[in-house]
Amino acid sequence: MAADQDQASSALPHEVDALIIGAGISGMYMLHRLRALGLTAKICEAGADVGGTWYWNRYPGARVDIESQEYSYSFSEELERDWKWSERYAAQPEILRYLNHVADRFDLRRDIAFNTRINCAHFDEAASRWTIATDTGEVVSARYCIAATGCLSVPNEPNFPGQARFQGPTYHTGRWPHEGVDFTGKRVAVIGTGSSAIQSIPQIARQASQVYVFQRTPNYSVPAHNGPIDPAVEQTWLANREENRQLQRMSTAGFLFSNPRAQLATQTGDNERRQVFEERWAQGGFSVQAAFADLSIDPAANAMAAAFAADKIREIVKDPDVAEKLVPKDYPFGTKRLCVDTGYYEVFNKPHVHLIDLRQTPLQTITETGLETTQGAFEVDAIVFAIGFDAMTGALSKIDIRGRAGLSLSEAWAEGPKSYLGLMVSGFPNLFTITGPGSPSVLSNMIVSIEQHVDWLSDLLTYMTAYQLAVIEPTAESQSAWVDHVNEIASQTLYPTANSWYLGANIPGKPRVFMPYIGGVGAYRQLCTAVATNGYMGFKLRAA
Ligand code: NA7
Repeated sequence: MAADQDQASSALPHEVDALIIGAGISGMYMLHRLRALGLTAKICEAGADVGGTWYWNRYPGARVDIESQEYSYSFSEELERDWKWSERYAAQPEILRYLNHVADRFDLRRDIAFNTRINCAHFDEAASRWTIATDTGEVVSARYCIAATGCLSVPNEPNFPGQARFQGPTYHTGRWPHEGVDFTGKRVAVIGTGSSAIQSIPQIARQASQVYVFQRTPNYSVPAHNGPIDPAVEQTWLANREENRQLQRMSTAGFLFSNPRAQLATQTGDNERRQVFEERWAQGGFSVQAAFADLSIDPAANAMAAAFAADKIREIVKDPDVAEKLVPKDYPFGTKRLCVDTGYYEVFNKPHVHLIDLRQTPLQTITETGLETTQGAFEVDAIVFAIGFDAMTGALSKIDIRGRAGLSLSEAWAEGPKSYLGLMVSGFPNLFTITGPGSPSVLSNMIVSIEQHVDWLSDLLTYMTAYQLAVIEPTAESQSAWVDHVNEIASQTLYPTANSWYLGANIPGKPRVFMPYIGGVGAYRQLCTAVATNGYMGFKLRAA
């Protein structure tokens, strides 16, 4: 009996070299690399399968807004040549199929414990190891603890007055039911107008009899111009694969069109500037943000992009009052994450789609049958909360992580996250944060940044093995200098002026700190490489 019970819980050994938290894109690749180094590694994953963000975010219309071939692993040429994307911007089910294919192809599942959440991770100074406990009652000792927990993995929990009274079903876009939801003939409220709402509202409107969109802050969105992937584009990509991958790695945001053109909007004539914006708008996706070099730093240049986008909204949306409500007014273009849509503004031309501006008519309460604002009552059958995530620090703050002398990560980050390179935190030896705060992460093509971190970390662990080192930790000085650098670069841009989730502004009480590194993916990579080639400058390394 006892033996059977042991077997039932034998997914996790008592000791591993590395324990990885999360089986999303980063955890999966990390496991693959660690195995190649000959290290023992296990992943603990709270979900029932691989995929991370793409496992949880199944709301209608969910899709990537980087072109599919650019949003894929680059580490295996065979993988890249074998996998065929069907659309320019792959939808969530296709991305999840791809990640399942990767898991099978590289035989990853045998080292993943699913339905297993990490509750706490404590550093044992005497042993120089992490003691990590799961919600399944298992305890693992690991030399390295690698948080591959994702930047947008903890939903912002709805906390609206009266919400418990509502009699119908409610859904959060970040935790969509796996079996899908049929809204046919239903009256649906959507709260929020971020990327998830902007992607899902046109899809929900195809089924629902009435859609009520409750908007607190309008967002800028550019058209995706999605469609079947052009075989010529795919062939050209593959023919220049190595060069393209290198360009991505050294680019501003990890995709080819992310490098801003050298030209300044403020020094370009009206006609030419309009033409450049039109070309980028026609191209679709984020490329409009890189139309000119000064858009994210000069308020005058930014106002030109904002005016162009506002004109587009007014052109598309027929009711001038609705159009005006959809035009952002109080933050610079692109400083809240730009959205990429398929038919978002157009959907407001449909008679059954209604926009409610919560700034003009605030939400008072949710009732048994709907929502009440100062404008009146809206009777609905279902409510969709598209209210986002506790971004970048949410997943780590949910785990009881304690470093040297029992220092808790939540305490260490009480005034906002502090790290060296977004990879490690002073006082927390051998704890690594893949795409952690202080790294380009959410300001980049996540896969490019994930691969860079995993590759860098793999090189580090190879170095540590070669020199028989067992413990690494950033110095307090290097961390403090990095935090200053991250803040200084951010302050040279317009980004910190917006109330965005980049700053934690969407979560009440969260310290207002610009969390991602805005210096660019290529520049950041060079910095990380220089740190490594200079003997891991800024880190303390020692034997066990
Ligand atoms: P976002 O971008 O954080 O959007 C959440 C939306 O929900 C946004 O419009 C918020 O308005 C709104 N919101 C949040 N809380 C409330 C309350 N209490 N009342 C009314 N409205 C609220 O999350 P998404 O899931 O759309 O996108 C996250 C990222 O996922 C996206 O950027 C991509 O990277 C993929 P606010 O702007 O805060 O006024």
